[in-house]
Amino acid sequence: MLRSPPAADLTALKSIVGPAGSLESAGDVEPYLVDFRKLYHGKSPLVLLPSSTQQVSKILAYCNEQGIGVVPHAGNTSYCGGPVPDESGTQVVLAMRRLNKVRSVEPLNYSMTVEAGVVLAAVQEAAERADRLFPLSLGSEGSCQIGGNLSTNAGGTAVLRYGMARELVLGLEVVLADGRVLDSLRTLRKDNTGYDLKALFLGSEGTLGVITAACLKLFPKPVAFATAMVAVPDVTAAVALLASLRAASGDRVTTFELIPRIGIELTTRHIAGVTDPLDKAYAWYVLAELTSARAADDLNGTLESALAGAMDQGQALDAVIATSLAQRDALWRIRETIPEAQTHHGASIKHDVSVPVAALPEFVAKASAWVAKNVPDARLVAYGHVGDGNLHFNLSQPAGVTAESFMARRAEIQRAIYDIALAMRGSFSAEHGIGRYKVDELEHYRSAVELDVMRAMKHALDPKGILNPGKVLRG
Ligand code: 2HG
Ligand code: ZN
Repeated sequence: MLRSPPAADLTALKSIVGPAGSLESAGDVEPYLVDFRKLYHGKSPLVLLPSSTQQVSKILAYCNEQGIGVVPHAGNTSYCGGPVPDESGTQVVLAMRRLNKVRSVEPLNYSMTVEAGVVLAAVQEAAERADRLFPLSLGSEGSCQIGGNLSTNAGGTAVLRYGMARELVLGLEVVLADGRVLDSLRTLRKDNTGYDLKALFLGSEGTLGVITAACLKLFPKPVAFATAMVAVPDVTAAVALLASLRAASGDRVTTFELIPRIGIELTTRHIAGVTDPLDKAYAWYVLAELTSARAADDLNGTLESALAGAMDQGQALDAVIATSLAQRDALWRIRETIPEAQTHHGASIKHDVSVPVAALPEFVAKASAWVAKNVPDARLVAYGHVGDGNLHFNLSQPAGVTAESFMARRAEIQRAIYDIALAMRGSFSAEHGIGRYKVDELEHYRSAVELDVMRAMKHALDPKGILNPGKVLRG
């Protein structure tokens, strides 16, 4: 049974991290209590800011002993409320931002070792200084932290080529609930020695242990790029275009993002500097990017001839290929600002679903038909990572309807859309995780056997339930 920490506990915890290592005043604690989407507003008497793995170890050992809940907190960019405490006021926040050293970069080994609180953009920059690429790339990379990316198994816009965060890790350092440090900080490509322990913590959202450092995989730095915004007739054509572009480019497609017409309208209307990339309006667009580490690769030529072939076959209707860095940035900006632009349409019921790539057209057809019949006034904003079979099938609040009455239908609408994806052996959470927001969905959609195994893992690693209580699994 977890309990509220009395003053003596708070004093003991503060003494572990020293004078600069904690926040207590209401104003200082407040930013740690509200999640990025403002879905939750929790309470906590104390935010701890450890600056070493040893301090994290002492904090967890103490909280485990005393039965105090601990909420790991990174850049607070989660879509599912994972990094904020609940409303009970009994949980302390463990913010990782002072654990922010790049411990080493090993260009010959194509690896680097970083602490959990390093901001993703700083990880990318450190790799780049060594002429290497760390490929994880997300809209929030300027503020999210690598520990959060790994514990939530973040995705982003280069998954098609390089995989999700989980696939970019060679080794981890993790503090267990009882304070013991599990040191698997190895940069080995081959280490076939029984259970893959690091896999347990990647995507477990701080419920099985706290990641304090990681060995990451690096890649050759791309030096050639070709970026296009392509108008396509429908989602079927987008999927076919991806398949032919992969073959034509020798699998150099790094990004392949679907954008509906409303995505262009929203961004050109609400985001300063965004302009319509093509002269005419089309129903669907794809932002496609090829990259290569070989300067001599003529990617623009490859893209141009592949698109010409696609137009002959009716897979593409029109296209613009970026001819400068500024034009490339402008095309990317359209895709990256859709989530922000969508907020100007009021509340959004989001569905971060995935299905097999080839099944995307069927999913979009079925789910759109359900929306047209059951929520006819909602504005559908379906976009995302086609190359990964992952769509953000979002519904914006209808004009003339309050956010409250629209959101009151959230459970019913989400169940219907998730059912369509699941019937195609898809997922109800492709890249945003579970957090607190999707605990019910996990219980509903995962089998009794899967849930049993998850609960057994939780019980084995955190028997007192102190780690991020109520996230992923019900507390
Ligand atoms: C993206 O792909 C993010 O831009 C956000 O995952 C998706 O806001 C969303 O629904
Ligand atoms: Zn996304």
